[in-house]
Amino acid sequence: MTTMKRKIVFATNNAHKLEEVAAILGEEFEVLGLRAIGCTADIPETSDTFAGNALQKAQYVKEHYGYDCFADDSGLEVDVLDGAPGVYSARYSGGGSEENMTKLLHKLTGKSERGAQFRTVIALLIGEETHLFEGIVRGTIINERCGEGGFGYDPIFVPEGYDLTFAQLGSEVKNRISHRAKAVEQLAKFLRND
Ligand code: ITT
Repeated sequence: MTTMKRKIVFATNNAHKLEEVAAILGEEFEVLGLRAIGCTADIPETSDTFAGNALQKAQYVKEHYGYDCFADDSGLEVDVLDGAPGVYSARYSGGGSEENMTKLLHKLTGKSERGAQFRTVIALLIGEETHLFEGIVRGTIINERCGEGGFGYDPIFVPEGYDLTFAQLGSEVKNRISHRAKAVEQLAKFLRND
């Protein structure tokens, strides 16, 4: 007997995020990204909070395409930089991930306080309801890039309790302990009980 997978739209253009979330949600769900629903728009993210931007992305898809959906807004918050780059993580340097890491490492040169956290907020729009789920993972920013896996700031972030970066730990470990894993687990629990 074949069981129907439950389809859910994830309002993201980031293929890495899509892959991580599909792996964490598991076999039960078919996760469709923006490309899969024919949306090529660069959805505005104009809020200064993760929740505000996540809601903005999910609401855009609901309004323009009519699907129940969820969106994640996420970023790296560095203690000694008062939470920067935060919601600006993707656009921190004006370039890509390499330039973002270079800028961050430059800002932290000579600083011994290296505490940081990744944060994800997921906004789910389902029927008439809106739900928010949050996940945080604490860690430290090291002095130079290590590892090839993951994306974004993964090569310079060592999660608490580990000696390797997210880029070295690989997707199996990352998808168990990350900020996104924690938020997606709450989302999955909610969807399974829905
Ligand atoms: P969408 O808005 O289309 O989902 P995006 O990449 O623009 O994709 P965000 O606006 O949420 O996503 O920006 C998140 C940025 O924060 C992302 O581009 C990375 O630079 C960083 N980031 C978020 N999660 C991360 C993770 O798990 N590992 C490394 N960097 C991460």
